[in-house]
Amino acid sequence: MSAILVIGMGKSGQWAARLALKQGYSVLVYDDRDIADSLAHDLRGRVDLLPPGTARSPVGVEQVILSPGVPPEHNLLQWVEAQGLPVISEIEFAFRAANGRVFAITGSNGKTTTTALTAHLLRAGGRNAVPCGNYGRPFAQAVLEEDAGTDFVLELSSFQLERIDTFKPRFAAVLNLTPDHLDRYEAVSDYYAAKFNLFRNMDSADIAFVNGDDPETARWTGSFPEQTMTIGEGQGLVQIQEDGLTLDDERLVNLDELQLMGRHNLYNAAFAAAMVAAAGIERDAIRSGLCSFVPISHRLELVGERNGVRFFNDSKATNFDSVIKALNSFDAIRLIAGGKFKGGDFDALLDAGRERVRSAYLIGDSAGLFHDALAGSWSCTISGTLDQALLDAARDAVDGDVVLLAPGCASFDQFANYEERGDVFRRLVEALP
Ligand code: UMA
Ligand code: ADP
Repeated sequence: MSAILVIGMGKSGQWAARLALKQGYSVLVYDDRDIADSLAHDLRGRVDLLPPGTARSPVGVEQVILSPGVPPEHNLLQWVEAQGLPVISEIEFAFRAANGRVFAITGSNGKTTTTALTAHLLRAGGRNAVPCGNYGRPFAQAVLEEDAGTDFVLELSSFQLERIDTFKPRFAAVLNLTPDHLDRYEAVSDYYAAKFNLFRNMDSADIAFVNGDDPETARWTGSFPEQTMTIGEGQGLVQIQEDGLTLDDERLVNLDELQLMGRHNLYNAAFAAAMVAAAGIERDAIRSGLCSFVPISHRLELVGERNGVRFFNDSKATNFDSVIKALNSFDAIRLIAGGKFKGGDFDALLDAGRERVRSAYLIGDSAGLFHDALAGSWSCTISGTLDQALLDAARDAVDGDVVLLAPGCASFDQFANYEERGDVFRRLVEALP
């Protein structure tokens, strides 16, 4: 039987290896870390480990599966490509074995929320549907574990879309485009082009959804497939109105019936509703699913209320666009921001926060940088740590204010990840007198 080489043995690589074994391939695996002792038990003795630093793949490998976090300039990858070996993503590999409809969702912000909501709405309509992909559960795992006929709702990062070949979703959405991941891409257009790879193989039987109000998306019409629907204010199958959504010109849901906060979430809800409506889910099921959906943690999540002050955890707001969307969601804000800076336009932040941000509390490596950029317009305090920032913000907040953790930065300077940062914030709020 022919051999497959898997590069990167994180979640995606391990599940790709399991799927390849199930299909009868002989499997070689490579990781830059020494994984001899940490390899999962069920893979031991069944896969061949190439030692860290291996720069050439052994003879006999016919196909390479690449984990999304492995960058294009990786030595071993460069070598296999120079040999002309086909390199595919774990998404492509899993797709070839998937027995069910694929709903694929990408974009710069809102992917996880929209993926969870789409799966929720499909289930509300009686379908067996699972969220997977960049969402956290590899597509290969879902393909191995779920029954035939499952709807796979796939969150896709640009990294995962770089190496697709025959991948062809039945329904696909590009939610929005704002700069991100500029540590991986030379130009922002390379990042956007990777996103639009999503539509590459779609034919007239498939339906694409794009954001009709997003100026960047409008520049990519050349990549849209034949059946492309727009989602936007007053446009499309599901339309965004001032205070809710309509489906086929009839009111579907009011914003205040949703547990999701903020206007940006109306876009996420509209994309999810439009995809499942196109997939045959009835209006009543969509409506009740929209109302029963509970926001996922760390995304504008209400974590407490004290003396009329509400506390929101938006630890997943790691880029400026998501912070701006959070600022647009409230009127009187005590903002906690800062961390490991990834870039961002401070003028746009100041603009969104005008009249809304009453004071800002700055934390982490970039506290000084934020202070220099913002203190001319906003009342700013360098709090340093999240604990201190919460104490400072809670002290200053008055009835009706919102204390908002929306860092606009990665968390790695002070926390293991954004989840830990959000969990610490929630616990600190719960411990407030
Ligand atoms: N590795 C190397 N060499 C490298 C880079 C990585 O050997 O140059 C090895 C690491 O030692 C490690 C493994 O590769 O053992 C990690 O692989 P990976 O980084 O591809 O991560 P996985 O564990 O497979 O998780 C991936 C996604 N991670 C990334 O894209 C970085 C997860 O998204 C996703 O949930 C998972 O597949 C299942 O599909 C996470 C993410 O951060 C949440 N995504 C980015 C984002 O959302 O911004 C794109
Ligand atoms: P992703 O998976 O694309 O990172 P999430 O649903 O995890 O998206 O949300 C990430 C951050 O972006 C959170 O701060 C969230 O409040 C914010 N957000 C959610 N939807 C949108 C949207 N449509 N536009 C901009 N920001 C959004």
